[in-house]
Amino acid sequence: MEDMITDNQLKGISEKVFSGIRLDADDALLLYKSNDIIGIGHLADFVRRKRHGKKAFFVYNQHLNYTNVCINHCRFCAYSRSKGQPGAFTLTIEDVRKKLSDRIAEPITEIHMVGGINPELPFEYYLDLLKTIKEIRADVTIKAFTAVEIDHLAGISGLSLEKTIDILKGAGLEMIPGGGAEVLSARVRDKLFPRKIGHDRWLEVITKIHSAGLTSNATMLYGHIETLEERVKHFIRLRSLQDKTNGFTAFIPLAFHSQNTLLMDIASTTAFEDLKNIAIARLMLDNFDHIKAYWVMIGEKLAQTALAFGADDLDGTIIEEKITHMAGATSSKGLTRQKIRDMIQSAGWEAVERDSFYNEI
Ligand code: V47
Ligand code: SF4
Repeated sequence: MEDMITDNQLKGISEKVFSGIRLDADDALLLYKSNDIIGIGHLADFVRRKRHGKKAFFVYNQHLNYTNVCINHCRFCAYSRSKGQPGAFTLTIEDVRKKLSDRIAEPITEIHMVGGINPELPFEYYLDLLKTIKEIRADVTIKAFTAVEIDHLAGISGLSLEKTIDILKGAGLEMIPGGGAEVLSARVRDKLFPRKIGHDRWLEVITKIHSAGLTSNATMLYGHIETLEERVKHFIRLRSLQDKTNGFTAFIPLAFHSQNTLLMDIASTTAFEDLKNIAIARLMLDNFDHIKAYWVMIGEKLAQTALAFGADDLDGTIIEEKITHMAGATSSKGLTRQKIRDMIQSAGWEAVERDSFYNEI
């Protein structure tokens, strides 16, 4: 099997991978600096098959963005607007009710709901969002509010972080998405998202989420100004937290899209870089069960290919994706269940529809 690896520098790493020994930061850098994409993919595929065999997962989900009004002004964001600016929106509870009711006939099992940091919305609004979803679709799992929103909610509830999470949980929150991590680095934060919580607070919020018995995902926004060392540090920080809590379900690399952002001059990531990044995530995050190839970001064709480079999940049907499409994504806005199944099966994998907790449906 080791014949697949042509870069001699990777021999030590491949021995570690085949014997189940954890890779360190230097290994990750060597992988990033290597152009042996087939070799790296082969190692990631070995780990992926050990965990999941031929299964490739997807979920029937609906995205809901409740507001794009945001005071954080992250430089990489094309989605947010200032209050009153053309294109700014905030959904009323009635709007949310309608968006859910319009699709009530579909077998949706997960609602993915995130929004900007809009200081005009009171804490009760967020509780109403959760309660409305549960009222209309009692059986759905609500995966909502990134660590950034949870931090803001603790600020406006006037309660501790623990108590705020408890109340959200009581209103129906079961899991939180992986966003807001960006790159867990003080340098990148200073340059790109200085108003948003930093890595210490992101990790603290996630720790509290996990200790409250909720699960979360983790993301990494890559392909802008971050260095390879910063990507590696990001992995190490996530892996260390996962060692402590075991509360992360999936890791989702997010390829930066620069259109309509303040970083318009940054070129898109290449397929080569996207695949390598997914494979290295699989190899470094040895305590994460699932690595998602998020088709919205990297396109349907590459997401399908990524299943052979360490990814085991394509996320879901989605419908109405806004955040990446406002930044120039050319992927579809949503996919049918049949289309996702075909993508998986035609690449030789077994398509498994799952719920948010990876129970098979
Ligand atoms: O945190 C913002 C990213 C994230 C851009 O947990 C951008 O299952 C690319 O968290 N180009 C939100 N990315 C999305 C997110 C997510 C998505 C899918 C699944 C899950 C999950 C979570 O979107 C933000 C930010 O990192 N983002 N702007 C952009 N221009
Ligand atoms: Fe606001 Fe999120 Fe956009 Fe940053 S990425 S400006 S926090 S909506």
